[in-house]
Amino acid sequence: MFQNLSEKLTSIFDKLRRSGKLTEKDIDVALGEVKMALLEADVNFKVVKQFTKRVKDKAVGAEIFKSLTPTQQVIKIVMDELTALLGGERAKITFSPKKPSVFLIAGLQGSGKTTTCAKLALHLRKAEKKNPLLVACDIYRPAAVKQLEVLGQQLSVPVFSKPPGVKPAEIATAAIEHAREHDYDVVIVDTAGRLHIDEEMMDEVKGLKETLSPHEILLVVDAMTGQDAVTIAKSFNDLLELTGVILTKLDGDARGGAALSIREVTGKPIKFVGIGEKASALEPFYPERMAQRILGMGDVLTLIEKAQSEMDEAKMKELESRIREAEFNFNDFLDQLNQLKRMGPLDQLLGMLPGFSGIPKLSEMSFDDKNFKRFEAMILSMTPAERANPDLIDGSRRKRIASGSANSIQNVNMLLKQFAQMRQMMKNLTSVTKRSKLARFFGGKF
Ligand SMILES: Nc1nc2c(ncn2[C@@H]2O[C@H](COP(=O)(O)OP(=O)(O)O)[C@@H](O)[C@H]2O)c(=O)[nH]1
Ligand SMILES: [Mg+2]
Repeated sequence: MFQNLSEKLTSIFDKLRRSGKLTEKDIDVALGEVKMALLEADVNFKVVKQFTKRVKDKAVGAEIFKSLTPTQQVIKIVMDELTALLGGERAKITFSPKKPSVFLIAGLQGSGKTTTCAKLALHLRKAEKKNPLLVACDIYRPAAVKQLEVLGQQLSVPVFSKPPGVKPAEIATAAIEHAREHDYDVVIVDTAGRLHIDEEMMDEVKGLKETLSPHEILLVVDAMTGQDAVTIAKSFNDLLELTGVILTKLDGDARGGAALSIREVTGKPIKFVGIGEKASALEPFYPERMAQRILGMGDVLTLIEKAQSEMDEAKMKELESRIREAEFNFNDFLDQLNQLKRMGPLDQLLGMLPGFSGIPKLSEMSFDDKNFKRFEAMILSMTPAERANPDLIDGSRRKRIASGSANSIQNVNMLLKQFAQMRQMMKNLTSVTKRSKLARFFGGKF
């Protein structure tokens, strides 16, 4: 996500860094480039104009940061303004004092509503310790109810539905009654969407809003539709007074225009982002972390949270002591690959690390299943001594490993290269600023 913008901004600031002492003209030139980069990222034109003006005004009057270098000042200002643009503080979902809280999920067809309802249910159960009930109110496509039921089944979250012919408002009212009787905390109402905004659909969600008085009214929009997403959000917000936005398919959005414009244009916060098709691919939205990620500073906190929820604690402790002893070897590498495979696409994870988002060739480091099996075979063809001490592996050993695992020498070389990169990643982890958090995560010293 945001790769293009991130690469551009990183290179603009690199250039600035090299010029040492900054004049107002240097800043103007750099801001001109930032403006272009944002426009190319499909950020709303007005938003770009206001953004660069705010940065310029602050940069000119920025005497206060005397202790930092001038370029760091500019980056800090851009970072702060980017954070503000994305909404400033994190906007959490909230619950009504009386059970159940009703969440109405609206949006166009294909935006990801149904998937997001399921993801949200899983999130509520895991992170908020709530007991959610899903409600199928998309009655127009026969497959829609089934889709929600299948997702609910996979997550063991109950789905409330009614036979064909019952109106959405009636279904939802009955669901809330059912939730009250069975002590559910949250009712998540999945609604019907159309391909475009039309009056009938808008009337239906508006009717649902009036009947249900939902505590959260969340709009699901597809980030990949760029400025259309912003226009859609504005229309829905005018009609429904949203409490928040969930931006989906951010994993496929290299530009980021919607994410960067929606808050400013609608005044409503992004509460979650969808970053994949799996039920676990929903992240709470943190403006500051996202700004850091865009500026190539990585998102270590999100990575840690992800790791904490997915990684095997005992394994992590063991790894921690090995890193401390600088002994990271192929046995650890194999373990790491296994762990990382569980956490999600590796390039996405690496993108969260400082120093990694600027590496354009990251996609070449493909740890897909096929590669993974190949790696595994090669590592298993190594002798225990080679696994424990990778520096032993010279040319003739490479040849032996290749033939032992039915691989080419090139593949063995690739494995060794990726191992070296992984070792570098471990080093990077030790040098990030959020040291205390990381240290705690790795169980103490580094
Ligand atoms: N890559 C990716 N795909 C998503 C995401 N959210 C939803 N999808 C996919 O988008 C498609 C439409 O989703 P669906 O929930 O049926 O949309 P609805 O018509 O609004 O209910 C499905 O194939 C989903 O798997 C996301 O965050 N990332
Ligand atoms: Mg749907």
